[in-house]
Amino acid sequence: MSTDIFCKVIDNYGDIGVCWRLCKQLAARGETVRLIVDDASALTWMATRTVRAELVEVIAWDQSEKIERPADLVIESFGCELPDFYITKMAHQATLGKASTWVNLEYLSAEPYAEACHLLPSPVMQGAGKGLVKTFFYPGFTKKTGGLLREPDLFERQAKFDKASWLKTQGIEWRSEHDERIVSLFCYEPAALPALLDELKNSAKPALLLATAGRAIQEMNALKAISNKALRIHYLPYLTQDDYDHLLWASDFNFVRGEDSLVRAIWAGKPFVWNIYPQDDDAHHAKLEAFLDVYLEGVNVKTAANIRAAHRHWNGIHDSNNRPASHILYGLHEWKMVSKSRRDAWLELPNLTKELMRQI
Ligand code: TRH
Repeated sequence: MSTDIFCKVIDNYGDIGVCWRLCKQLAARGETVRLIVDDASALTWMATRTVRAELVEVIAWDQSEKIERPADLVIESFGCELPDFYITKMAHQATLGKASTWVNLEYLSAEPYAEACHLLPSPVMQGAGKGLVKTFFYPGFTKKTGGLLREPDLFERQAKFDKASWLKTQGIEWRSEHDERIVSLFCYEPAALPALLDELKNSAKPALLLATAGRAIQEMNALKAISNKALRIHYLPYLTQDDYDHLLWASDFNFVRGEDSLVRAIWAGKPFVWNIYPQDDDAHHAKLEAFLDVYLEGVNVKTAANIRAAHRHWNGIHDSNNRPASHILYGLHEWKMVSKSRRDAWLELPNLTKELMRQI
């Protein structure tokens, strides 16, 4: 089977991050994969070189007219709109009885619309693709959605992961003898970052904060963040996606952002706080609450309130809960249990790559 994945990078790394992960997983299952992308620059650090060169053909969007035959499975990611010439070719193939399966891959959400709209067909009524049908595909957190992206060998790799030696190969000094806890920071510009820095600096337990490249480091610099006795700060370079996973596994607590790192934090099975991608009309508030509702289902009231309050605080959402807002790393013992049990429970969710392949 062949797959073409179309991707337009709007901003940040989520669109290409998800598409690249999907490319790797399809290729690992023996599929022929082409990624057609308007800006492949993030792949220079995100992609492991061998995979990029050997398994996936990356084609610049403006060079895509060289594609002779549309693939069996065509994935239009996040409403990026396929080029007309490609749709024309799909329509031609369809007249020969070799129609491609055309899927519109949507953003991950726990809101009810994901389940309601998953696999809804959308017939094309006009233009080059008239008569073709595209299908909406919604990732999600229930069995009636497309599920989550997860590699089949993820947990084997996790079980073999050696934290101390990975940190060493990255040139990160970890004071394990002081029982130093590790916190990773991948975020936009959370209003509560100064409060987190204060919390860590005033904590009785030493912490090593690993700030990721890009906006997290820029924000740390803007705040002129400095280390003290309780808090050491280490600035990271851009990591490959594999090493970003390793960072999440090596940390005791993860701050993540966007949808892809959220899923990786879930699989890491460590406590995390999600900095949701902000939208102008505050639509992200409902999206965050919907996620917390499913994440915290069945969790005892006190722990659930604590985790919810930390998320609202980090995302600058007013919280009527009376817990002191400046404490994020709080109630960690219970929080750890929640993250582990949620990860295990969500292993039962559909595997997104497999679900996509089933659409053929
Ligand atoms: O970069 P993001 O904020 O992406 C966002 C969201 O997806 C948002 O919904 C979307 O609308 C917007 O982009 C356009 O966060 P996300 O989704 O977690 O993607 C980050 C990717 O970058 C993920 O695949 C992990 C990867 N990454 C690395 O590979 N190395 C790194 O060092 C870091 C920090 C991230």
